[in-house]
Amino acid sequence: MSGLWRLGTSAGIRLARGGPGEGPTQLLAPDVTIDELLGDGAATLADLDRLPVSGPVPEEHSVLAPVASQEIWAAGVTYMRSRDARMEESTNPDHYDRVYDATRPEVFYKAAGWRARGPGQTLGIRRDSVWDVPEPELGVVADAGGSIVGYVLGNDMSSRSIEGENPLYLPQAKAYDHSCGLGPCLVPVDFAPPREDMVIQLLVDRGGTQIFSEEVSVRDLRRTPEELVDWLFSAVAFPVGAILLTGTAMVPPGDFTLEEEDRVSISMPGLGRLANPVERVGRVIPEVSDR
Ligand code: DO4
Ligand code: MG
Repeated sequence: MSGLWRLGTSAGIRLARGGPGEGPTQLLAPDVTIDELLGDGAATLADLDRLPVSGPVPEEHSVLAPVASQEIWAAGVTYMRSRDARMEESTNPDHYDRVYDATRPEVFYKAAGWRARGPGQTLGIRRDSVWDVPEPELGVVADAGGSIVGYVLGNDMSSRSIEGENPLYLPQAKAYDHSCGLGPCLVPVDFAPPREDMVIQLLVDRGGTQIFSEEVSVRDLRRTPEELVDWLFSAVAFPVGAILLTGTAMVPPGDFTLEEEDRVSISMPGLGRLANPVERVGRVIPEVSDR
């Protein structure tokens, strides 16, 4: 099983190949880019094992989010568990109930590729939010033609207090500094486990103690990833492909909120592990009456 890794090296950003569980081992030729593999290049992600190699991965390197110019989008309320949680937290539960069964899914813009955070990089919780959760999600990698060519783990970090206050605040609950985790590598469809066997695990550690763990199966996804990608591509062109997070089935109990310095780890056999520390980001704007 091979994955496509994006690395920071002393010679700049380079792509590498290696198993999702073992890490990057072979540096790819410098002219191989994610944009070409997902766009109109001669090679595609499916050719990963045949791409030219320039040598071993240098010992000194950092692992970056495996994304270049791609936009990252996300689908929501795609699992019954997520629908129920949104209905519990929201002042307007009806929206979530209806979108779960509607023909048109909820699809929203999450982040530009350059904003995504890779393994080990901090993920953010907003200073003006009081209820924050990780959302471990299966990410699908779509090429420019809208075909699913790979998978990646994603973390759709979210503020439940901001979204719960008013569904129109969704973009602020979802898109802020360091709100999108992605990694550790892109796994071509042929090298990934069959979708019906995919199980995502979440672990949250606070000060060395595991405070939350859960496993969910991708089988419970209410729509197929192909259907979600079709909707995403229905009126938007993606010349270098796109990444779509397919929604969360994992909702910690209502009294759970992330805190600074928690460690969030998302994993799936065959896709690897995405582990990140949590930090506070942004600033609090005073209420109008306090200004
Ligand atoms: O409507 C809110 C988005 C929910 C979401 O991100 C999810 O279900 O994963
Ligand atoms: Mg989500």
